Amino acid sequence: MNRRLRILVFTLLIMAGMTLALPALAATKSVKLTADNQFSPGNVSVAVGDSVEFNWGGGFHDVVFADGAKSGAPTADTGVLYSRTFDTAGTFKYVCSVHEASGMTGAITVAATGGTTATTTAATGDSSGDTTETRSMPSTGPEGTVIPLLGGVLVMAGIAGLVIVRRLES
Ligand SMILES: [Cu+2]
Repeated sequence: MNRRLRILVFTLLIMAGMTLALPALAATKSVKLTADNQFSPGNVSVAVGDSVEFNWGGGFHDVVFADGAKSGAPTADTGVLYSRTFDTAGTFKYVCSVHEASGMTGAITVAATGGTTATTTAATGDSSGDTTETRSMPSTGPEGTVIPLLGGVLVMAGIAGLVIVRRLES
């Protein structure tokens, strides 16, 4: 392999690795606590491992989850004063204890990771008419961590390769 080809190969390794690893990175979504006593948006969907940050935009609020997690005493301070990382799938409801009665409530829906739920639709062509069969494949665990890990290894290998090419050159 000549030097150009090596650089190309290692660069491709890095890019392939990043493609595998990036989707696994945790995301953060933001919910605003508005001056007119709303959570905006009220319903947020995230994946396991993601975080939601609560941004006080005005008013006097707190965040109290049904499962007990909470921001602390209500405050009129502004900015991101509370954030929560979701490690399990499910629906997490929360309220502002000050304005719950007037509808300041919200919910975070946390979806399991480790593969999206695939729905396979197969139409069978028998004479008795069209039968449509829908099957849901449950999300599986292993590739949820193995693939990003593999991606990380590819990135490292690519970087190491580029460094070695440089060293050999000088
Ligand atoms: Cu409030």
